[in-house]
Amino acid sequence: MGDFKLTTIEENEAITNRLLETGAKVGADSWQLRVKNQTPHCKFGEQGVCCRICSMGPCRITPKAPRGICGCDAHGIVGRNFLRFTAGGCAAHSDHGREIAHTLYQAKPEGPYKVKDPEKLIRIAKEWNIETEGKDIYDLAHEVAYVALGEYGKIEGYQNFTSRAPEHTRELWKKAEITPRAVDREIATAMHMTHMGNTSKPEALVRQSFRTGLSDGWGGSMTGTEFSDVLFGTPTPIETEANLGVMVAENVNIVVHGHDPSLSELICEYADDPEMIAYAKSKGAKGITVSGVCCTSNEVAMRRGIPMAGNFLQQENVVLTGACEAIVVDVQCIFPALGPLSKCFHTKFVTTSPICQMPDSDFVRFDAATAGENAKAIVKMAIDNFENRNPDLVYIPDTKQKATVGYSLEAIVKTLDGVTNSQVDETGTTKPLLQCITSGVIRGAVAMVGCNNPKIRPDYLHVELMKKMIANDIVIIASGCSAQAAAKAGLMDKAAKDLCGAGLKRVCELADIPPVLHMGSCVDISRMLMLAAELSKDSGLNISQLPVVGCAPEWMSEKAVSIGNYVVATGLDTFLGVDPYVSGSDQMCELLTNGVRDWVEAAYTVEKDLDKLGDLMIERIEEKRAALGI
Ligand code: XCC
Ligand code: SF4
Repeated sequence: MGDFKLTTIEENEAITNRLLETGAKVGADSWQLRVKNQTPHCKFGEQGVCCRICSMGPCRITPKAPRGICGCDAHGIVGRNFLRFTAGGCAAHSDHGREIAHTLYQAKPEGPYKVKDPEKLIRIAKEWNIETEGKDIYDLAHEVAYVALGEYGKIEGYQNFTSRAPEHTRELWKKAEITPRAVDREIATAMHMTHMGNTSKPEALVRQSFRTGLSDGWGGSMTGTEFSDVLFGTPTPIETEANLGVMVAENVNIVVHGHDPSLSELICEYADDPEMIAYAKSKGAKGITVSGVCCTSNEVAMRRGIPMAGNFLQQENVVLTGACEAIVVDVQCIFPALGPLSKCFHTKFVTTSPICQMPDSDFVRFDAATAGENAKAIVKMAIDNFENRNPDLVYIPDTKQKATVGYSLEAIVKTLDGVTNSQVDETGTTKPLLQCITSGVIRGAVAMVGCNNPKIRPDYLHVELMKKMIANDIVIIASGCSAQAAAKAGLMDKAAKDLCGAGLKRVCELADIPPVLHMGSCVDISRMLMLAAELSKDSGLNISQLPVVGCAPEWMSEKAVSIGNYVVATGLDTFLGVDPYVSGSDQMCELLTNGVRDWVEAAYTVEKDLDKLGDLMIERIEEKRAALGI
């Protein structure tokens, strides 16, 4: 095993506790303290039986009061809440995708935004029947971006990207009437259906939840992923590091946080600029370190190897190191707590998007036209702030792990090509991977995704489930904060192959990959959809027949519910470790965990117990194998 050792949950907790001591010294608040104030949570909210969509209420369902004032029962209220939750998530992901399409629309040969992957751009244009012959690549970029922006409000037809789904899947969607139309329309329909005095029938609410989710996965999120690749390059395997130890005490530390890579890409560029580095040196620093939190971090790690300081529940920790000159955020998953917290230190909390404005922050309004200047100003602001650091408060734990990241679908196909050299004629397909699966060398795959949630010991379920899966020869594809949990633990170090069963270990060695593959940010779960679609087409099997399942063990955001809906609706069984506020309606529970199987050949499983959750996933994968006779 050499020197390889995973970083344990206990070690990470010890680091957090040490940082909280610094916090206590400066009178800082923390999520750990706020959780105490919020516990126990409101039972009505937890069960999803509180309705406040009209001012006759709020109404809540109890055995004594089984209906709201309008007469809506628990099933209608839970269903409406579930759909609104989905709509919120779809809106966030999809609007992020729209921003990226908009950035592509403004791409210019002289920058700051350029076309880095023209091949992918041409591929999408052809897919969408846009003439490519003899066209200037920037003209084509604008044309394709324009069509992509139109996808959000298209008057008729369905999301263009749904044509990537296997035919059988599309047939199921058609029959269930859940093929996603315009993204904005699905969100508006969701809001309309859940207005007072509209739908209260659970089945209809779940159908629209799926259609809204699908407009995210096969619409907005896929737009975010594909056009980020066009603009910033399609990820290929790259070395990086993860955990708070990636911050460097002698350097100016800039932490990027959020989701949209447009800003962080430029911050990384300017932080690398010799002029800026010289400026940092003139201020007494040795250099500049950019690291990341949440999905912005995943984006720049996948493309540039920028280290990952941490995931969702570590965002306060980066400030608590006392060595963060600036935490620069774009959109989503940003704690408003960062404002007051940064005031306890010298840290500049820089908000940049009109979508995400917070008190106690410096707002540098960022847009594509002024992006270069904005990014430069932010880097300079961080450098100027270095001298304001209080050395007595600085503590950077030296814990970090190596990670190989950057496994886009393209990269996975290419990497696994080498595994079965008999398959030289199959270059560019998923057949080598399928062969590993059918032969049983790999039993299956789990898509591990989603957040941290204080209801669960941070990273515990992510890491323990991954360890269990790889020990059972199940390969992990990971994204979002789940991927970062893996990286921090060391599961993205190629040496982690030693924790695998013999089959998976052999594949890791032959292909030179870690057993947990980083597929990117949360919008990049669209990469997983594309992988599932390719596996289905290359094998001739339906997606639901593949020994592949999804899992979000520590999820917390509305986006995660939107994701869950599109993953299930695409035919992949999805396992959750946190209940999506539906326990107040047995009809909703029945539908989501069973009934929807009739429409999409997959369903949800909610299980809070670690061992049971892991066993259920393995069982499901083995069931699918048995059904195929492999
Ligand atoms: Fe946010 Fe994407 Fe969740 Fe992490 S995993 S806490 S949504 S950053 Ni998407
Ligand atoms: Fe109450 Fe019905 Fe109004 Fe909801 S819509 S708050 S259940 S009266």
